[in-house]
Amino acid sequence: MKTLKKPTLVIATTNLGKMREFREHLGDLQIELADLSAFPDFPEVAEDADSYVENARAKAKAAAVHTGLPALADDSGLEVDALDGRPGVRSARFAVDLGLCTARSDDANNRALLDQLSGLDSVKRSARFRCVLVVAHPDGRECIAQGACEGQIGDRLRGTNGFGYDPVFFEPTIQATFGEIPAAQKRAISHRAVACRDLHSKLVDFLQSPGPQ
Ligand code: ITT
Repeated sequence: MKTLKKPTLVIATTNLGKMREFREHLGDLQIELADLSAFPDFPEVAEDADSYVENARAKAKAAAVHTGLPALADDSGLEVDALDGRPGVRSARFAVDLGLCTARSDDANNRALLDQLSGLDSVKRSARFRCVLVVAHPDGRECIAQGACEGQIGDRLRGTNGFGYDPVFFEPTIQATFGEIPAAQKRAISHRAVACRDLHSKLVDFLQSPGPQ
């Protein structure tokens, strides 16, 4: 019997925490997931747009053109209501933007955030993680999915699981930060989980359909 080759999807992220989560979320699909280590010449793509969609689209398109394969990019961020939605699309560079360091650092970002909210009552610490996924096909088509997860910023770092802002993001229904829960629990409820569920139903058809002639 002839076996059909699985379609390949490049995951265009340099963030190992995100990569791990994508392998968990999309691992059950009949798709080969390739990371950027297979494409060491892929240049860094500037993420300087005002929206998650534009940033994710720019990266996904660049990866699809560079590799000749469909590519998925994620742009995500943390929106804190007391900071008028900041750091948002600038989440990765929060502490750098504040002049607190010169290179991106999760630890510096978390400390900067706790500092900015210092003394603020828990009811005023509402926040949400947002995730936008764009899959770009070399033939020019694209597929978009998104998700969000509501929570609060804690008053200290709690837990060492996950990555990025996970130790300061308190999810009220589980009464814990994402840094304190196992990966499987984050996988069920996170912003990336919601976005991946949205993507799941569209992805196999998207990768297999012939596209414009
Ligand atoms: P890419 O290569 O995918 O762009 P990145 O780390 O630069 O990786 P972003 O530009 O999307 O990713 O920045 C997102 C910021 O939000 C960054 O500081 C992440 O650590 C943080 N973040 C995103 N998703 C997160 C999650 O699930 N848990 C904790 N922090 C998260």
